[in-house]
Amino acid sequence: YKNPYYAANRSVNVHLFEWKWDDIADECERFLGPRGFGGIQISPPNENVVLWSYNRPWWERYQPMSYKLVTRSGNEAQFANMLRRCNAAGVRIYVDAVINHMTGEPPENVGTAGSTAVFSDWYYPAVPFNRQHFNWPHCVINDIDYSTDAWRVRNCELVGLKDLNQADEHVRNMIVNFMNKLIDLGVAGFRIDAAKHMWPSDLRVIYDRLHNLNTDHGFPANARPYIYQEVIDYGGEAISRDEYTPLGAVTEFKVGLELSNAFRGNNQLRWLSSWGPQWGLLAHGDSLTFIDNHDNERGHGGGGGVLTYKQSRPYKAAIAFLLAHPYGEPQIMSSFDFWDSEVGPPMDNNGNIISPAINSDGTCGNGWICQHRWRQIYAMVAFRNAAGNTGINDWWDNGSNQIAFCRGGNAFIAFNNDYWNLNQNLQTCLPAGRYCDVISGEKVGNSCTGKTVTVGNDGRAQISVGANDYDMMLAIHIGPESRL
Ligand code: LAG
Ligand code: CA
Repeated sequence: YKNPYYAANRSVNVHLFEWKWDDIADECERFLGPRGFGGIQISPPNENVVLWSYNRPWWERYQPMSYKLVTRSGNEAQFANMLRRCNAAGVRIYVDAVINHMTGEPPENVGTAGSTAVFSDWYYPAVPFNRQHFNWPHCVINDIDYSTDAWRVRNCELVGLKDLNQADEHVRNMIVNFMNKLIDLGVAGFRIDAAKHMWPSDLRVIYDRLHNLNTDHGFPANARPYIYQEVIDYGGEAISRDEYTPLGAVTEFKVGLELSNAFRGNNQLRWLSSWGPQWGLLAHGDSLTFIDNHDNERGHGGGGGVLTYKQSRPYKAAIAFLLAHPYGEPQIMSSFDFWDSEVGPPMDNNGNIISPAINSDGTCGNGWICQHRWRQIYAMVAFRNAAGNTGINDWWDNGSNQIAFCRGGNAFIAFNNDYWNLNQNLQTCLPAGRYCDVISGEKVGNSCTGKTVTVGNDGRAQISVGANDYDMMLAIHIGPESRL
């Protein structure tokens, strides 16, 4: 369950938060496929409660009404079409699976597929679930439970969301049928929402009943779905991320915290020479890494304090380090613009999501941020693909906030987060020749729109990153995007 089964020479998962299936299919063909992205995390595809009373917040999608594949992102036919087109473009799809709970008791009770529920009876006829399928007696998680009481965190309600009992055979069957339907349609795996709130022993039963990935969609025979479990663990809680690593990969929230801290200038970059498990992070093969996610970019999920698109210069640098370093399986966030933490995606008066517009410079409009289309970010996806499975070598630092390292003989990156210029003759490990820095510009024909780096026969080059440069890094690699 720890292999994302990316197509060859691809890496990096992007969360296309609240995107519509038709738009994702287009994006796979026109951008993500050609640019070497490995996969996409999509918003929950199953029916959720419609909350006009909150003006259709993004979080209505974390309140399931049924497992019908009808949401604001599209219907089942559109979902299936997206899977065909994205897999054909070499881009995998990972589903955000909300299986811990159903809805809370909101003021409205109609779902995106028209299903209704009787909250007071725990009755969801479109699944069907009724009271016997939920944990009982009813209780609600208190903040203190996280540090003292694992049982309550798993058996009581998370923010009042009706808590399914995954030990119940019918509940297991409904969840497994839902997930297997998605696998058969071509998905490559799942983000397990709220994994901390479910018993590992129940999750194991569910995972072990999942189908192998669909070979008609280009997966090898006997491939198990990639599973990354959302467990928020900064240490000191009754429930540990280590209870979930025997089952599958786990979201490593410490990555975003530590890298945000460092690239904000609150910790010297030179310490990153030991980045990885020495920082108290999960083992490489267990770790799904990211700077921000849809919760903590807006202060939900107990989160906050991480860099987001709103602090673009250090954010781009933190993501560049995340993608340049071999540690972990990285995911990036692709957001819509928000001015308060509850507002949903761009929509019309009928609640339909408005598609992102694509501007002439390749960025997005209509309220979509599309970090994955920022040059400094997609350039680092190509960097990671060029680096392949090389390790880190030729680490250099100035004893402060200027660092540089090579990925084997394939790629080189330097960062400057000091208040003075970086101007050094450094070992780049690359074959002699001329390279475009893919951060300050790009290669167009036989020249660079940004900095050009000339590597000598000894692999060394003069590297300059000014303290006031637009970005704090410089990156070159052997791929066609960089090599002249
Ligand atoms: C998650 N991971 O464990 C998701 O990443 C996170 O986005 C989900 O919360 C949560 N778990 C449940 O799937 C989000 C919002 C909550 C929201 C919840 C359900 O962060 O704020 O709760 O989705 O929509 C909302 C209200 C609560 C209310 C609750 C039940 O904000 O005040 O009690 O609904 O009606
Ligand atoms: Ca639970």
